[in-house]
Amino acid sequence: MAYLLHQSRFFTTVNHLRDLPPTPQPEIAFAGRSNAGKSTAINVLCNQKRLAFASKTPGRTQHINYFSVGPQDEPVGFLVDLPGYGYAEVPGAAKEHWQRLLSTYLQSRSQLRGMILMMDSRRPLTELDRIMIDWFAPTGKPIHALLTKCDKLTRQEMTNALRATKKSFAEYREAGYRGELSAQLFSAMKRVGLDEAHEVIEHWLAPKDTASGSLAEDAAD
Ligand SMILES: Nc1nc2c(ncn2[C@@H]2O[C@H](COP(=O)(O)OP(=O)(O)O)[C@@H](O)[C@H]2O)c(=O)[nH]1
Ligand SMILES: [Mg+2]
Repeated sequence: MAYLLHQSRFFTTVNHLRDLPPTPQPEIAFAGRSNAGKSTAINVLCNQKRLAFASKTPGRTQHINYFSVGPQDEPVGFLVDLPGYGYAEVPGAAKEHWQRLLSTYLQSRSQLRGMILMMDSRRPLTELDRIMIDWFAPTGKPIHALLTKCDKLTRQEMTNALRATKKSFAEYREAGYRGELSAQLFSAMKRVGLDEAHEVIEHWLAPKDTASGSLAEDAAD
């Protein structure tokens, strides 16, 4: 299957809000606790071996990494690999720096279309994951959760993990979360859930049902 994401490459690294690229194309943010399987998932989704491991470079783990998608000279959009959270050992000042970077990016980046939230399927929706959701909530933009490493679960555990996440999302909706909240099982190792994830991401990057797209845009002005 030919996927848009298979045509992607490293674009830039950002460590300060003022350095966010002035590019107008849509962006998809990838968020998750460190070790949730974010880099591995990005690599598998983009069909590349090392694309997202750049963020493992010491000193770069707190940075935002941009990957462009589509033709290099005319990208259709960007994948934005956010710093993994949950390191116990991050000192206070650095923590404050990334908290501000992350929360401001999530709340004020107009190019951002949605967030892919990566959570280990054995422990979804930890306190820090919920902080990310709370930061994003005011935007009304969608979140799609990937319950990663599901190859480590039994069938029954997979069903339970997905059900529990969807139940929590229903509670967020009841509490007033306006954006779409969806979830799926995912395993980079066993290649579970790739089609589903691709569909969500590509739809966010390049919505297909826009036969009257220009009209709709005019109307929205
Ligand atoms: N069993 C299993 N392990 C995985 C999977 N994806 C990632 N891992 C492992 O989880 C660890 C963290 O992965 P990584 O992608 O670096 O996580 P990140 O810190 O969120 O970027 C590594 O040891 C990976 O090999 C998966 O689908 N299944
Ligand atoms: Mg990583």
